[in-house]
Amino acid sequence: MTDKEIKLSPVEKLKTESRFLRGTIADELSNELPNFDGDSVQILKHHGMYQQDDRDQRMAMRAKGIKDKAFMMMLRTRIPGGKLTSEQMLAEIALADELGNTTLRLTTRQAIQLHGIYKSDLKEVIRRTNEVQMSTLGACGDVNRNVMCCPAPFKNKIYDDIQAMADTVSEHFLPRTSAYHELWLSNPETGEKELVGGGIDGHEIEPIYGTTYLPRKFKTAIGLTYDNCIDIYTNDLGLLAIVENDEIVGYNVLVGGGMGVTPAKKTTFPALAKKLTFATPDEVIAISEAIVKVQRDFGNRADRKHARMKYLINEWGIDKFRDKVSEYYGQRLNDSRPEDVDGFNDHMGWDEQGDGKWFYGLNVENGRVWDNEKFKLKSAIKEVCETLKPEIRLTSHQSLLFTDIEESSKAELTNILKKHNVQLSEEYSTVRRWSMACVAWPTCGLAITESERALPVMMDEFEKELAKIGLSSEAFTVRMTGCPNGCARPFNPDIGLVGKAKNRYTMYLGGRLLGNRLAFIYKDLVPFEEIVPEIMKVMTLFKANREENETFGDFCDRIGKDSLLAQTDEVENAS
Ligand code: SRM
Ligand code: SF4
Repeated sequence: MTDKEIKLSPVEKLKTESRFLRGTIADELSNELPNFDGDSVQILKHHGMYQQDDRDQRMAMRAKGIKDKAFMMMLRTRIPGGKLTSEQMLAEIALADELGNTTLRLTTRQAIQLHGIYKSDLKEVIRRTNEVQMSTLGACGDVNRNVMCCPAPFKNKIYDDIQAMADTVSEHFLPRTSAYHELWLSNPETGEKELVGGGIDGHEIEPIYGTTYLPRKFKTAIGLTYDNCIDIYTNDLGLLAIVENDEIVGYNVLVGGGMGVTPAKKTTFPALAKKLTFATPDEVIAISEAIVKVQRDFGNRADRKHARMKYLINEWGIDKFRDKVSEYYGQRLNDSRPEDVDGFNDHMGWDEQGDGKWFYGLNVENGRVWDNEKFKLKSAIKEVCETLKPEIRLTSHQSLLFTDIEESSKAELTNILKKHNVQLSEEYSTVRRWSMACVAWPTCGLAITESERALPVMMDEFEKELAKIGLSSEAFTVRMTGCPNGCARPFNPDIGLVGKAKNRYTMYLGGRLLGNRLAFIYKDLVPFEEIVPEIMKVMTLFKANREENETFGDFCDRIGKDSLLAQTDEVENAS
């Protein structure tokens, strides 16, 4: 079918007519309204921002009969591999304090979000972000998003190489349009543009993306077989480094991972990436570009719920997809190597870097950096950045690493955290440390249930129940999301909890820490209050019947849904 015969989704038209991501943003920035028009909202995503409204306030306003919304913007800074300096972290904290909602959100893809920015402050926030050599361009939208990479600061060639590869891939797939600089960074008086955060001045073509960019968001991650901390299988494109004799000999290229589901649309599904080929380091960029271009040219542009690359691969099968990529690449693709992921490290606590210095992984519960009546996490991070000036790495588990700490400064870092009542990673229970929740209420417009605010409450109860049956030190992952879009990747951990209806969650079991197996739906529409009791029934079975060294996810996968349901019913009836 030609484009004319396919009814393109409205967003396609908007992108095409946006003149490389300009649209009507400039005009709307100069009006007095607190919000952008709906069409601009789609284009703005490519500049790294979402229009939102405070849903707590929305409810309060509706109760008072006020129809308006409390509009505000969320801004996401793209941070390849999660690497940033203390100066950059301090700049983000200052922006949150002065122009945001005073908190920062570390994301599940090693980026930082500011919430609660007024439209009128956007230019200042973006200018100040770029002043510290960071950018929001391409953090969202139908382009390659923030490139993930194992953030561990081990000083050896393997880690240097993968982190350099993350930078190269990120740079290669950045949008080239100068719209970003024109809109946000130009000085209206002199017309000068500050070219800092990506994009090329005066460049009016997008050699990779073309005028319509990609059919949908595209996500890339780079990881190691022995440490899948970036959850490589959930990405559109995964580059799994294969190490021989302390050298990266190349990458298994994985394609077509993605989590989002629309339950009402039965043809949507979460998918783990499949092996496509093996690429030597020199071949990675050209093969990745061929993959992106195949998705650009053949991905579904009619239905955005079917537009991720996983659906193209599902429709074609991996062999046809491989043939097409090879055609675009211009050469036959190598067979993949047999290696797979076989380890996972969340990098929390103290570890030696290999150059005499140390790093400390600080667990940040659900990625929220804030000060409250119990602890002053934001103040602590600020003080560490001001005094010790470490480099910082964000993890894909919404946490952070302070790196390059001298042996003699270790106690000082710990003391700063303690002074501000910040819980050390070592003091977290295993279950809480291995859990994560998406943002959801009150900022996410798509949230059906609570998530970030609900998981800690659930954890309080879960910790107590696990202790009662002696499973406190059991390592397994729990991930919660406020809807089935899957932003905290809930479809491949040991336990996934997905908001489905008001206060009710779909419960998934049987995934695993390694991230290379999908979980199955165990029960649907479980009320929040019943989640822990439901999980504990299965935990009790697990404790009684597990095989040696079997993990919770492996146990659930082995026993299977029907048998688990039958056996938990028996436990319930007997009690
Ligand atoms: Fe996400 C949409 C937050 C990682 C799948 N995601 C959203 C939006 C922007 C809601 C919206 O469209 O209006 C959320 C903003 C909430 C807020 O108030 O901040 C949002 N997603 C997040 C973050 C902040 C969650 C977090 O707790 O950290 C993560 C930001 C990552 C980043 O730095 O780039 C985030 N989102 C993910 C992931 C996990 C990942 O990529 O590793 C996924 C699943 C993987 C995937 O893409 O398949 C994910 N988000 C989605 C989807 C479903 C996409 C799909 O293919 O169906 C949506 C909805 C959409 O795109 O239409 C979505
Ligand atoms: Fe929002 Fe749903 Fe993503 Fe949670 S999973 S942040 S509720 S879109």
